[in-house]
Amino acid sequence: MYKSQKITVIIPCLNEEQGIELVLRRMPEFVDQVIVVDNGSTDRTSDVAHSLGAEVIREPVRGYGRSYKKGFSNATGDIIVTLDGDHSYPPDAISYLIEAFLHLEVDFLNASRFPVRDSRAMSFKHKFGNLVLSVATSLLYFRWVRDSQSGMWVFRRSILSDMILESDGMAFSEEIKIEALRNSKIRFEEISIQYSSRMGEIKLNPWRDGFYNLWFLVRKRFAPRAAKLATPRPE
Ligand SMILES: Nc1nc2c(ncn2[C@@H]2O[C@H](COP(=O)(O)OP(=O)(O)OP(=O)(O)O)[C@@H](O)[C@H]2O)c(=O)[nH]1
Ligand SMILES: [Mg+2]
Repeated sequence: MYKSQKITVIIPCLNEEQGIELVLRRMPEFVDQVIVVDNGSTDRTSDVAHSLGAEVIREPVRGYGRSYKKGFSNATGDIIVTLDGDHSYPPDAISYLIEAFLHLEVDFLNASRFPVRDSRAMSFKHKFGNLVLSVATSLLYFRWVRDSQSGMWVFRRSILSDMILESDGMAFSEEIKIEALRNSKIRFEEISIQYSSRMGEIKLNPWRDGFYNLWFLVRKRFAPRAAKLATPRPE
């Protein structure tokens, strides 16, 4: 519990046995529920996560978005915090992020990786790709977004019932922010965190995922809103 709010942390993992150990060892005590969504890992990710006290849920179908949707349907906290299992996002920033989230009275707080302070954490190519995607998001959705691709967010679980989350892949990260930005009932803010280099093997395919995410942004902007809500309503 943090100031009488129940906190759930969700971590999607695809072969992150090294990173997940460090992430879980650095998890703050006040976190009530830690969910690791194992997306068909062939290494020891599940065993390591289980031995460090996380709730391990398996999602057999591959995909970053797919993993998150599975995690959300198992979350019971008032506030959900997300981060990667590769130890690139700082678990000890969770208290600072929740404090800011409560202080700013927002419903969705995006943790921006920019400015990148550790030069080893992100290549020039990735920085450029991220900039293009964030500028495109800002222009298409009329709101300045510094890091549309960040994987660390803090939000109220109750807002999920107002979101249409269709992406099962890497575009899920931008989609959840767009759903927050577009909704006048959801207050959105961004705050900077320290980003560091990932542990383990790179899963992202920068050209394929980058171009697909750009296309997804445009398509979502101009597509008619689907009538049905894609995520289960939290009870
Ligand atoms: N790429 C990918 N990641 C997944 C999948 N399922 C779960 N994940 C996890 O989602 C998180 C984000 O993926 P990353 O490969 O770290 O993507 P990224 O952070 O954009 O790229 P890096 O800069 O390489 O860290 C990691 O914890 C992955 O293990 C999947 O199907 N594909
Ligand atoms: Mg990562």
